[in-house]
Amino acid sequence: MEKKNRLILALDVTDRENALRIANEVSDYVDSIKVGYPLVLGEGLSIVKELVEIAPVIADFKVADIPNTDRLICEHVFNAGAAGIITHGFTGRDSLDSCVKVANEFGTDVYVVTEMSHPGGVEFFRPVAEDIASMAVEAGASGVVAPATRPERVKDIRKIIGEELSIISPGVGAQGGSAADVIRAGADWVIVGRSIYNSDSPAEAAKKICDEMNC
Ligand code: FNU
Repeated sequence: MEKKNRLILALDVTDRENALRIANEVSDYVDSIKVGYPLVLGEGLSIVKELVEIAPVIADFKVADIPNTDRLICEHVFNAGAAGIITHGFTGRDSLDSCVKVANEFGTDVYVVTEMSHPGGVEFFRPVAEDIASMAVEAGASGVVAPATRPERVKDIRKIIGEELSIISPGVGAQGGSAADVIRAGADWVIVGRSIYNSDSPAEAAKKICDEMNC
């Protein structure tokens, strides 16, 4: 992903019209658009084909299955035009290898969740986040997902993954995290949803976050 604005839009609206309107409004300020279950279950995977005309798409399906099923999911997502996919890591190395293999065939990116950003994200992830980050490096993933709500954890994870892998970081705004703080802690991109798509002016909200990150 080309690093220009350091901002990824989390497009969790559930209908096509709003999705395309908001994506067009903020396209100057985002490097990528992240879609997940809310929008794809609402509108089908074909929405990805439309959004890639506006910006590169990352599919946040938190893939977490056996290697064969993971492969099938990744193939669908990349055939639809997504430039990247978010996977879980707790399913183990063979499952992650399967996603990375498909991504390498398509020339796309795999981002592995380390520790989630919500309060419950520490309950089970905390003890394994570092191990998952190490596995992401060994498996040849493009990057990891780490919490903007806990910049100190982003720092910890950056130490483990080094400079080659990217950190994409959700939890800014609605979940309480600060874009400037998490970029300073070592994140490459912030992922922002509600603070942008629920705003009266999504473009202004996105611009404000970009301005904050000129730190
Ligand atoms: P917003 N997301 C997250 N935390 O929030 N993929 C994680 O640890 C993670 C994610 C996603 O709060 C979440 O599903 F791994 O409205 C949502 O799409 O700004 C987005 O990041 C955050 O949305």
